[in-house]
Amino acid sequence: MTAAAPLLALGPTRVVGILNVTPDSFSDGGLYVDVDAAVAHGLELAAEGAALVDVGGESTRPGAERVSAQTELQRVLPVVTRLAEAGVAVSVDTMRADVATRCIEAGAVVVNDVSGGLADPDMLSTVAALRCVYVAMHWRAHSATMNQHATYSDVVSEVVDELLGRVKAATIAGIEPDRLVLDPGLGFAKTGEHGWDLLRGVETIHGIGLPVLWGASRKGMLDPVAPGGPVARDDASVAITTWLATHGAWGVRTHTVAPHLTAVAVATKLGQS
Ligand code: PMM
Repeated sequence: MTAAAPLLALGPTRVVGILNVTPDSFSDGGLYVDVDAAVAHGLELAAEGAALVDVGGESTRPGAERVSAQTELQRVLPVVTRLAEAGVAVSVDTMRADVATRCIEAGAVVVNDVSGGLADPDMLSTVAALRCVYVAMHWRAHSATMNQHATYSDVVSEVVDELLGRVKAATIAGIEPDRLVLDPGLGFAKTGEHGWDLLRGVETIHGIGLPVLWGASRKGMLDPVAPGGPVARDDASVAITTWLATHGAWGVRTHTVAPHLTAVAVATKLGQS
């Protein structure tokens, strides 16, 4: 057994609560830039039953420009530190090895890298040395240009192949496979229809055999079924959690927690014979 074992053990789908400490995220930008407000919301997410609280300091909405490492660190480190001190299991949503290191040293237990190690050449070896759990998301380019890369002849098989490439790179860098979680990256270099194709392809993606995290919450792909902006997409987000939990997802990354736990409970009931 490794330290990662409890977090990655078999069990019901985990709900990972989103805490964006950014002024400009598409769904909750500006709400939690103040450290006290961010910590209070993180504690709320944990109290509702989030298995992890995912703290991010750089918006990845389509078209977003990058922020400096210093700005990112200034946003996330105080929040990660205080949540970890309060006993919350924290993941840090970062593409930067230095930010990952500082946050793990401050008590975070997971590095959630939307670039799957492609944005920072030091990320994979750094995570190998940190010996934490690593979420490698499917990614093709930074947010400013990612929509130009949303071309696939078969999105499910291409995402699977590219994720397997990241597993190979992570393994070569020294990250044990039992510390890896994969994520198909809904909305990242993908149209809404690609997102729905990936959801329909859930069995193929879970067939990779590693834990899979999904981030559909409030994303633009939900607009055709739930028009009215990010918050109006919450019910549709919960419906998707039922689908993913029924298919054995390791986790769902969501803005609300309690309704998603109910969806997971429904899926668990349906799976009992
Ligand atoms: N989506 C966003 C940010 N980080 N991390 C993972 N692993 N998967 C995602 O789908 C993902 C992510 C962007 O959404 P947000 O602005 O609501 O956080």
